[in-house]
Amino acid sequence: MPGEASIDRVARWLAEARSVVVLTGAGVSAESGLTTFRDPEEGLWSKYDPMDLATIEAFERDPELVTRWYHWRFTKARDVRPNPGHDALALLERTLCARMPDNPPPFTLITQNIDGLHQRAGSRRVVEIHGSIHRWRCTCTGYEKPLSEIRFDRFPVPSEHGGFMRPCVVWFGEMLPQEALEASFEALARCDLFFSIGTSATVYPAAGFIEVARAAGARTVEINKDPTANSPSVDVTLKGRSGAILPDLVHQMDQLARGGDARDT
Ligand code: BJW
Repeated sequence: MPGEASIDRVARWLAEARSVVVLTGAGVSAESGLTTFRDPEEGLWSKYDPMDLATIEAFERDPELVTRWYHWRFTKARDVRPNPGHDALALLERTLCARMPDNPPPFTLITQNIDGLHQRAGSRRVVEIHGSIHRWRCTCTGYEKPLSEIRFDRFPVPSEHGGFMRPCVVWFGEMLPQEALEASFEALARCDLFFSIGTSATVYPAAGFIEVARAAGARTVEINKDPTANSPSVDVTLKGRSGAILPDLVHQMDQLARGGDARDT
């Protein structure tokens, strides 16, 4: 509609959508206190070289350093709480699932984050394409030992099978989990509304998901505090913090679905 504010337009698209896919990145967890990767001053990759920490070669070269670093990241993720952006996405899932039949699912949350905060906020269908820092496996057998049974009192942590324990996260050069990739492409192929939220959209294959959604005919929306590689081509950019924009957006969608004018409230 002419003159319609961007957030109103996106709220209307959400109220009309039959199948929504959301891709999230580190920016969504920034307001919980977790550092992003590529912030020029604070980002993890501005302080550390990813080739020293996030590759299998780095782990083989210096397993103590890499294990200590991921154990530190694990304690950070464990000790923070979901923020209003995570909460709003969980509410969005509940709202869409209550409005539409579950087969096929009307909402899929694909996250590059390994911190588990979406699940802690109540999101149910979460596709973790870069794995999870809350799961660790043996380098020899692939056996995933429950976290409660792993003692981080020696670095690297030996496994019972002659190897070491490593986090179940996807390092550069490693394949993404097949099941997560399949679930992602299946949802992207049938989505009519795609969101890219709090990601710099620089790491593949996730950075290419927007093109898959567009090819399926989806409208595309970016929510980010800074411009990204996606910004010039998305249908709408909502510039700002996801923890502020998402609750507002979901509230406005809800008002529209109830038949009210979002801006009246
Ligand atoms: C806010 C905010 C707020 C802040 N509100 N916004 C095709 C082309 C070219 C290269 C490749 C390709 N295919 C594969 C590759 C190689 C490679 C790759 O993509 N390299 C690129 C760097 C070029 N990809 C891989 O190796 C992947 N594997 C693969 O494809 O296997 C097959 C294959 C292998 C080899 C060759 C070819 C094919 C695996 C990628 C694994 C990425 N792993 C990491 C580490 C995981 C574990 C860990 O956490 O340590 O995943 S790297 C890191 O980047 C992490 C993230 O998930 C990922 C993405 O980062 P994200 O989430 O976008 O964070 P930032 O910091 O970049 O952005 C945050 C954004 O939020 C910013 O825009 C802020 O402005 C914003 N923000 N606060 C809203 N409050």
